Amino acid sequence: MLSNILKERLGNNQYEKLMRIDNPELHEFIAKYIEHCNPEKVFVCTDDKEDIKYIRESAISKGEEIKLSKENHTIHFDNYFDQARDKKNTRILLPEGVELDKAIETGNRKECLEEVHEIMKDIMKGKELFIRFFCLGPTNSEFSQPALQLTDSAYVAHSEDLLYRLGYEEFVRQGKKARFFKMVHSAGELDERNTSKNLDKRRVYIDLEGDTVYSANTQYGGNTIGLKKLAMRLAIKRGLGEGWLTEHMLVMGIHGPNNRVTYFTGAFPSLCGKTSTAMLDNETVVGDDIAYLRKINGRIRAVNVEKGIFGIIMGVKSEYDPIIWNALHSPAEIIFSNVLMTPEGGVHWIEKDGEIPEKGINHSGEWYKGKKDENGKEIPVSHPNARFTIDLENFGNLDPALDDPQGVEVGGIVYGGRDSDTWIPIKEAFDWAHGIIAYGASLESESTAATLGKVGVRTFNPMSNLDFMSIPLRDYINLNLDFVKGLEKEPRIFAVNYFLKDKNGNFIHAREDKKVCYKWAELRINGEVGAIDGPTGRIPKYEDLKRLFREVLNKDFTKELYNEQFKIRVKENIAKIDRIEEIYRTQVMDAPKIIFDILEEQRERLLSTQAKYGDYILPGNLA
Ligand code: SPV
Ligand code: MN
Repeated sequence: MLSNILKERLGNNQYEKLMRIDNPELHEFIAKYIEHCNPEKVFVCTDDKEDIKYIRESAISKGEEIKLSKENHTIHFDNYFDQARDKKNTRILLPEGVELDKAIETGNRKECLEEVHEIMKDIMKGKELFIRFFCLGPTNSEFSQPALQLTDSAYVAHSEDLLYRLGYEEFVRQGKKARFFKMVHSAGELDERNTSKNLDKRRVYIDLEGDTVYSANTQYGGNTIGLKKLAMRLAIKRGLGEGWLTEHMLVMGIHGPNNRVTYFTGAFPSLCGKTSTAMLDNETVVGDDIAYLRKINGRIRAVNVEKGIFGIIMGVKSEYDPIIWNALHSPAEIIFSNVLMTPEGGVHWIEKDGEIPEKGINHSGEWYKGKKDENGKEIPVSHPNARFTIDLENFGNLDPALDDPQGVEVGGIVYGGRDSDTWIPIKEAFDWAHGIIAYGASLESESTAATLGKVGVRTFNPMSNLDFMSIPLRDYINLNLDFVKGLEKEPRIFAVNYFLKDKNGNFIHAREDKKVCYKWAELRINGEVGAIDGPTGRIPKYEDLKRLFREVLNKDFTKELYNEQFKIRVKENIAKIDRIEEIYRTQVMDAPKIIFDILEEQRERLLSTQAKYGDYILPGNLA
């Protein structure tokens, strides 16, 4: 009998904790995977401080994390070949006859379930299984999604403490009613460095029908922290049925004149400045990675699904990211991953302030300056996708709305990718559909180190959400388009680009310049500045930016620089439309006609302006 299995495998203490949750479906699921994965020991983690402490201590005692010299800081390493999301082996499982777009990796549900169960048979032998309960989004809210995590990695279980709201009491409260996401993870066999060994059997399989994700033989957070990118795919599917959105978006408050706060959400592919935008100084952060959006009382409202940051550490410098820098140097609980651990128990990463240490231990093992990989390429001091994990409560700029069950009202939505030659630094869409199609659904980004594979290739990434898409793009885009129906007030949509380069390949704006773009957008939303209608959207006027550059950054913004940054690059924009149209025509199933209409209108506008002013159009020509 079920209760016998559980009693026997859990022991009294853990059994009682589990039984406080009155949900037979939950008990059955747990019993099934205890039998299947066969751990030696099981720990049921409640919201109790002592339980949570046990998780962190286990990560250290089992060697998945190493204590650093600074109080509360630890470091974790993933296998050298397990440093990013594994797109190839991450699949959405589809029953016979169901199809998704080509760009989405899928697998036959029956076959893949068999395969992953085979891989996971007895996979936890000799290990301890941690059972954890969380709530995605604020608790006690329309947004709340309860989630269950089973994992044999104390590092994963510990990371989730810093990143998610505790949910054991929420499960107790909801009892049989809970419709929860289920995540089963095993790091698999570990090598002498305590990193996953059987990477050839690395799998991340998303079973939409079962609301379950299986993740095996990997430790990298993006593949394993079930509540992050794994539950995200389940939520996208659930939201489609219920009319809400799950977005790869930051949520932040931009502070306007007279203490006004206007909230923005922003979608950026990985390694394109999402976290550093969310952490702009003098603004407030609600979230930096995943948001749920709902229509409530005629407005779009958003919550941070998480409550912590699993952020990229490369490039974090005291000068550019003072807030993150300070948090990383505080005694807050932090897990560093895949950075260099110095012999003194400190840490170093790419582009950190100060000298690169001579040696230490990093993602490649023992490391010294000049160390080369098997292809003769120099191994950097840390992996470009190395990260830090920290609770947002450690940030002075945390917005008070983080846990508001109502979320925040979205005033503006921003889309941005890594684009060296096409989009201007900021522009505003003519209307909702234009923004969704010409900006969001047309997003491309030059590829980065956040996923395995080649860096620098221009890749299509609608709403920066393609990697997590679990429904046909057609449905996702339609859901976005329809999201404004019945709204009293529509958010404005903007596109930004922080990555424009000149002929010599140098960025043509300073990192901090983005602050001005957001201040401008905030004023636009509140009707306080005008704009110039251009062929691709509304462009800031020189005088407004000049004033904002002075006010916000105390910098002189020259007309030459404005022209260089904001000139409309006609050919590049048309080439982009050609690429995007081609993708929607050939790779997306039944792409909605409105996509082609809106892109065609944009092409016409570009061509007619080109006929008047040439290939590069200065905003002054359009005013
Ligand atoms: C991203 O790559 O978008 C991240 C980190 O936020 S991961 O958890 O790998 O998805
Ligand atoms: Mn992300």
